[in-house]
Amino acid sequence: MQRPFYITTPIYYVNDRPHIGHAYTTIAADLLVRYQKLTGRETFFLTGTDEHGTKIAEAAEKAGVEPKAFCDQVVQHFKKSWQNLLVSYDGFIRTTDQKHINSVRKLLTILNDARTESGEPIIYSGTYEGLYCTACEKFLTERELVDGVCPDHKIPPTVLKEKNYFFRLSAYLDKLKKLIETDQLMIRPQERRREVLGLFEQGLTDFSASREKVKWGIPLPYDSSQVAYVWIEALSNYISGIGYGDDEDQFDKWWRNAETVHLMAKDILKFHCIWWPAMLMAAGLPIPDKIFLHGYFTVDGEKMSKTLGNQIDPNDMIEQFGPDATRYLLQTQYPFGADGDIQKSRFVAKYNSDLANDLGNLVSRVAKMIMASFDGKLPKPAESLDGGDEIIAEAEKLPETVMAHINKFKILAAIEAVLGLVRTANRFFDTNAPWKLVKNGSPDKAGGVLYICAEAIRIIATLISPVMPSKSLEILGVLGLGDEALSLDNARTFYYLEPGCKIKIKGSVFPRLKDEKKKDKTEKKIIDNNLLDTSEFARAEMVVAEVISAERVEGADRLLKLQIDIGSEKRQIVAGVAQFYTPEEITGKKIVVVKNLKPAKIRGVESNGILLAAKKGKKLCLVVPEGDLPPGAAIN
Ligand code: ME8
Repeated sequence: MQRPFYITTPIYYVNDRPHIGHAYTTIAADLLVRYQKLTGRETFFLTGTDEHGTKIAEAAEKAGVEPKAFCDQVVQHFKKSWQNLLVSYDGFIRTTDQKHINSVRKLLTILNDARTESGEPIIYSGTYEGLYCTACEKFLTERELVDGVCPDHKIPPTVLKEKNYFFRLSAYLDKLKKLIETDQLMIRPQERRREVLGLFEQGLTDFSASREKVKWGIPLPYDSSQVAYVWIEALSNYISGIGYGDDEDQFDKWWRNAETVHLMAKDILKFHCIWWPAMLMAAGLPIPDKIFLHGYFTVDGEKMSKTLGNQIDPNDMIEQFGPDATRYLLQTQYPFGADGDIQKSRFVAKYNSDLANDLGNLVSRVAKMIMASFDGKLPKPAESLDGGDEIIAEAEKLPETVMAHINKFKILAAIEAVLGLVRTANRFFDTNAPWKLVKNGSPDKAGGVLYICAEAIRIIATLISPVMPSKSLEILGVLGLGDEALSLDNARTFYYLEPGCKIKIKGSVFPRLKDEKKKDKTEKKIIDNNLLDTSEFARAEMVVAEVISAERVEGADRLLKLQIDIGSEKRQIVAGVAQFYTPEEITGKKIVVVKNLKPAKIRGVESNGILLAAKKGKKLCLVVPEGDLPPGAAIN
């Protein structure tokens, strides 16, 4: 009998609406839990919102509303977005819920009464004198600052001096380190585990567990002039959301007896991997089994931030791609666990190649042919088909392969394994060409090909259903099946479909999308499109050029107009480098340009060629020839 499975996401701050960063973790948790459900396991999925603390109080004040009323509004955006994304949680905890407040007060009382093994109180009173970043809700040391500002939020921290209650972390460090080293607290990926172990080497100090000058929070049961530090109560959500101090049976089931997994990005590693288990140990409660910290992604090379205005609302993606494909696209950008970059320009191409061309087309061609040539009834299996044994073997192995990846949090690898079967099935269809077999008088053989493809489609739909729950049901519907068919056991069974069952399809499951990128003529897109693809690259004539003069293009922040010498002639080009080079800086530089391009007009200014530059995040550097080559020197 498998233990029940309990998974959590972080509880998100409600100072702003959700963006795709929040969606990314929430979708991942949702699909991980759905995979466990496929195996027949009992599961509980908790998410929620972090609503106390200075950051939220300030956001509410800015909006001119009382904090609670403000939270009540913003939380709706989270709930609505999760609903729109087909996220199916079992519990949604808000830190302003009375049951959370009661749980936290109980935990705080227990911690205040508790003593370490050597009899010292775990909570003691002292004075905190130091720095605090409200945007992180985090105490900072001088060493953590970069150029005097918080490295994450680029704002100077507040200087604090106040009476606080401290948590005696030092009493738990040795024991905790051993638990992590022996994987009794399993931290993954390994890189993050090493990072946590590194923190022990750098030295960890007792931390403030309360705040004196903050009003919007939970007052300490033992000193109402202070509120619980927002992280202390936020971490407690993982137990307050499953009955701690309220419903002991529920708490025993999901905390003491289940496999417990916390999911988040690496930004909140220290709180979860050090503070939280230490708090639990101090309160005499079991620690979690696994903490998985996925990577932190940028969007088009930049950190997502409100100030940069580049946050993507998951609802905008849903509008363009639908909820299933949005889930798919977000999870297939880069491997789960690694850092990555989400490039909006890749979404349409990925949708068209994987979903419209591969999966959607497989479903359409198989269903349409059964409708056209077999009266809409699934034909019987047949013997000795080209590649038949191989595709069956791949399909039969797939459930185990997918679950092995999922149990190691390798979401992308699991999805790619399923897409592998899609591609095998398309190849199998093409190689056997059932339409030719029908024409050449071998309808039984054609029917056998279609039967195998229909079975592959059923298994694919089942194994991709955690990622794309509603589209999978739509695909199963084509085969006349409903959600009762969704189980790992069924996916393990080949020859599940009854020959003769009705097959019906209307329209495409994933209609092809137009690539808007090609039509978009905004300045930013023009700059992005300066990138060449491989076939064009071979034709590009690149030469060394010298910048004779440069000036800004009126009304365009990013553009410079350059007069250049390319040896054989003088030319004008427009380049999107104005945010990185002033006209004075670039004048006189030797650069590399592609000269055989059609002249283009950018913001009404003629441009005869493009320059080469390297860009990462906010950095851009011109590609320059090393050594002293004259203008016109060819680059091969
Ligand atoms: O930290 N890439 O809340 P938060 C990947 N309230 N994941 C991202 C991301 C990105 N660019 N941006 C956000 C808090 N996330 C606390 C948590 S838990 C006891 C308290 C996701 O609203 C990721 O899961 O800042 C990250 O850990 C979380 O949002 C931070 O959410």
